[in-house]
Amino acid sequence: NRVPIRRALISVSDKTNIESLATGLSRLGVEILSTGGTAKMLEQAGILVTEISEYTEFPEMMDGRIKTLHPRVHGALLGRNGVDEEVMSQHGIESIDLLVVNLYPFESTIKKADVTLEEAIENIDIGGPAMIRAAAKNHDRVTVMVSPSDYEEMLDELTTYGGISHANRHILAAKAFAHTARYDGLIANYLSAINDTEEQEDFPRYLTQQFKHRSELRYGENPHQKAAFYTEEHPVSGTIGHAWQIQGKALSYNNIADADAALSCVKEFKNTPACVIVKHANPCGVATESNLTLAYLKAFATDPTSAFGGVLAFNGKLTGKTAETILEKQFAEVIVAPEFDDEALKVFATKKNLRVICCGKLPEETKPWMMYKRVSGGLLVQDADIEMINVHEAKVVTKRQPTEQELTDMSFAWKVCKWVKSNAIVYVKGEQTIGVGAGQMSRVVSARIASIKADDADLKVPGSVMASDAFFPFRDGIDAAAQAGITAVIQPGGSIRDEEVIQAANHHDMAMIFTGMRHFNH
Ligand code: 93A
Repeated sequence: NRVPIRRALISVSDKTNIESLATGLSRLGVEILSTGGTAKMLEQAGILVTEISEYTEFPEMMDGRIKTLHPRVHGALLGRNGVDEEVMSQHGIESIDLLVVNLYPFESTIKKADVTLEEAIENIDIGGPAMIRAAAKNHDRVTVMVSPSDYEEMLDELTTYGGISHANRHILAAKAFAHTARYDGLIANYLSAINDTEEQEDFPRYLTQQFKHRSELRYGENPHQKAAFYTEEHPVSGTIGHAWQIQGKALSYNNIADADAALSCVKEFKNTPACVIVKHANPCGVATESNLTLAYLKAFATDPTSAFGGVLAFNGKLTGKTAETILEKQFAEVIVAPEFDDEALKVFATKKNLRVICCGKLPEETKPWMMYKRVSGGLLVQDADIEMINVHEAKVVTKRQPTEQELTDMSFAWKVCKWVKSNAIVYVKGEQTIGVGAGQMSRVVSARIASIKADDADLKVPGSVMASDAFFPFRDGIDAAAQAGITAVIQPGGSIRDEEVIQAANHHDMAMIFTGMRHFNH
């Protein structure tokens, strides 16, 4: 089953050993067809070749994009033995028995430091792979070589036996398909990597079905970052997506993020007037009271320094009285509430820059929704943390039961804690944050910061309760809290040292509740 070789097509970018192969073939009487550059080189070496354009009677064109893409070439490679002879002779197609091709150097081109997309694209070989695949498909008759390392063995076989065995044609065909597959893989990888960076300039297409463009933002978290705001098609009342701006400078990216944090936290308080002041995504003061003005004053008192330039959220209709009180006390960036009375709007109107946003009636309960966070090379998806346990039903793990006031404060502290970046420690007394420790790498340091905050604001920690967003790994956190004067603790529990931690609480005559639910927030 050895097939003799009468005609070969040689078209190579990598010209290694091509001269000796062609010389060998010529000596064996093989007629050689060749493309422009290869033909020129072989002719210079004194080898007789026929230019492919002469055979196809069709010129090479488009800077070489079209050289071998012609039925006379592909017919010569694909024509079957004993089947297609007639149609071939009708159309002047002379069968090619050996194909020697290697492709435009795409891989080495894209490895160059200063490669342009245009240059990479010009180095995508089309005609080469088409011929390789045609010849490999028809390896029943055709021999195909894509690598100079195969030339010598093939030439030896041809010289010795006057033809190439079926087994070797088969092996070479498999090699050929592996070669074009890898080549296309390189191209696909290269282009998709480029696409990624280009797509980032637009909004990712996969999300546009769910969110629609609301506004361009001046910039993102920092001035060198481009940004925009997208909202759901029908955002529910009481969300930032639903909110509309009544007055003030345009909302910034950070304004929206902080207003969302403040609103999320204030929504935890349902039946009592509440105020949350947020700075850099963390509550720096939270309080509930009999009315919003008092709630605001208590929230402000937690950390007046941080409240400067803060984002304020309320869970009820804001009146002129509250508005006046805010403006007397501080400079605020954003005020968000479900409703404003006319007096309040009149008061705010005196501060042209102040951003006042109305979010509409707060929902009774939050519907489940998804959170997305881009990571390099990927996307994290999770359910939003909309759970909140009822503290009155949670487990008291200490000998001492909490007092009613402690229980109320623990419930309050737990709601705030959920919206403080981890590790979160929140001290509360009389439904007012006394100290907030946020975003620390160690829980003990968060607790220390909460104490420092209390000190700075002249608020006294003794008699406060403490909430911790995750369990205490050691008793030291409880010991330190007791020393600061904390009387009760609310935390998820679940540490392997829970027993030790409970013992510490008992030792200090503290009351402690395990919620069984953690609220990490990053
Ligand atoms: O631009 S192409 O995709 N169009 C073609 O029709 C074609 N035919 C062969 N590139 C084509 N080739 C490639 O040209 C071969 O795969 C080989 O890498 C190269 C050899 O060109 P030359 O002989 O002119 O140096």
